Amino acid sequence: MSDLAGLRAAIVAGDQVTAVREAQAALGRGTDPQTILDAMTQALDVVGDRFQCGELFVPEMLISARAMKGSLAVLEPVLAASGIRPEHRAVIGSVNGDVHDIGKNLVAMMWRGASFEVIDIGVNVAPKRFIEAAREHAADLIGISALLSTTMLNMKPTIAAIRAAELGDVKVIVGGAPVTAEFASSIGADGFAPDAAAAVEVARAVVGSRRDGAGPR
Ligand code: B1M
Repeated sequence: MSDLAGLRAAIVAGDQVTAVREAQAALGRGTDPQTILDAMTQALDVVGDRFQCGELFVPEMLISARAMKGSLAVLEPVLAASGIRPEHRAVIGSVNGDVHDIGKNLVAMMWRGASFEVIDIGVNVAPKRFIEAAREHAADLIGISALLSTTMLNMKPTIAAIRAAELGDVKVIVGGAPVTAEFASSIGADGFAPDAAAAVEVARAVVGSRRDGAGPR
């Protein structure tokens, strides 16, 4: 892991140029993409801890996030490589009031890699927008992400609105650092995933596997 120390340090320092270079170098050395991703996430955990201690502030957190996003873009082609025709279509967004998007982007990437077609509708997404996007794209699945203990509460009315809109058999998966399986079930979600890799398993489990070549509904 010591060969990833430079990448971690660059993300903590918010040095996007170095972070991108380090990520490219690690891939070039043949380091497993998941190991690289873990190092990036650890770096953001350090940033989060320092923020919590008052050692750094929102602007620093923001530039670290930018460095993470830059280096994540290096991994994207590897993580999302599949070449298989999409079996399902998913809409994903961060819930109303929440602008964190790195975890959501990661889930979108992994879903694409698992042959889902993914429509990413961004951050701070109002319930109405989830519904419009799911209807417009005839989605099988809606993914909702929340990173704040305040905004996770907006998931419940979002799911209630989705159910009330009668979109057919659309499944809803929720996730994000403060979200738990118990919370997900209490707000009527069909699934919960603690991380992006698990989100693939959970998505497959809730929508089922269509091997009839029909593509998304
Ligand atoms: Co914010 N922030 N932030 N922040 N931020 C946290 C989340 C915090 C834990 C930091 C801390 O205090 N230690 C804290 C939340 C505390 C709480 O409520 N429990 C916090 C706070 C307080 C805030 C503000 C309120 C700060 C302020 O303004 N005073 C503010 C809120 C803004 C808002 O949303 N309204 C704020 C702002 C920001 C920035 C904009 C500066 C920036 C975000 C930039 C961006 O995303 N484009 C930022 C950042 C970078 C963080 C930390 C440091 C990193 C988040 C991250 O990207 N992690 C974070 C501390 C931390 O996480 N250690 C922190 C990496 C990412 C890969 O992990 O998103 O957890 P994560 O995703 C994981 C899983 O959760 C899961 O899979 C992902 C991959 O494995 N997952 C899903 C996520 N979504 C999923 C969906 C699924 C399934 C799984 O299904 C659909």
